[in-house]
Amino acid sequence: MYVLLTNDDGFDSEGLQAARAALAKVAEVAVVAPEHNWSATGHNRTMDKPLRVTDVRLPDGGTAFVTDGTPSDCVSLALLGILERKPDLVVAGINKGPNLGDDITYSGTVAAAMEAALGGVPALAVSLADYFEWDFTYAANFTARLASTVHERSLPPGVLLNVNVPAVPAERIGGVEITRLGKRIYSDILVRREDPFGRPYYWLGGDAPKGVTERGTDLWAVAENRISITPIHLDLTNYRLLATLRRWQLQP
Ligand SMILES: [Mn+2]
Repeated sequence: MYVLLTNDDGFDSEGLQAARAALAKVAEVAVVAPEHNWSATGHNRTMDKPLRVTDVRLPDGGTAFVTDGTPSDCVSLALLGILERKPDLVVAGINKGPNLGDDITYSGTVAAAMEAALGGVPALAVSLADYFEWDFTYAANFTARLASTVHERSLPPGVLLNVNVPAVPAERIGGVEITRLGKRIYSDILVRREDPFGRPYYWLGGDAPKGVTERGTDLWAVAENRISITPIHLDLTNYRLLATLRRWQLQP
């Protein structure tokens, strides 16, 4: 198995190092990762500047291609020719922080996996579901196991798996749940301040998001200390509304 590993926290993140070490036991791993943190930048593509790719030695002695592009740029670069052959699987992560429910629309981690799905390569977006606790050991080992299973069983085209691992010791993990996306509750606030020249500036701030922990959702699974795996496709069509909209008298 040949795995492309990327992330949105930057090439030097502990989450990427942990994933690389665990994946290296089951696969050949190539790293193409951004040079700085792109968390919450969504799915985007650099179109207004050239991209640089540098060969970098990682803290653990491995090597990585580091780019000034976005997480999804990293995947595009890899699939379009930076790697000498097409990977069997793309793994994005392990992200420092959860990507649950509506988070996936902001997530650079999930965006990288989306880019892989668009490029016809199965992908995992993996996140450690905590804002303070950063022991990636269990999540990394699980990622390697899941990568092997996905490689063995394969995913339908255009699908990625969004994986959130609770940040608790192994003995407190209550198993795996296959889930649907839940509903995030954001507590966003607009903070208005003034710069030294009296001009206003704004921060989009607020506390960490909460969520509706409805049974069967990713938010529920993680709240129960279970690993959440949500199959994601990129078709955002609301099928239930198609018939209704067709009944609107919109014809000119
Ligand atoms: Mn991140």
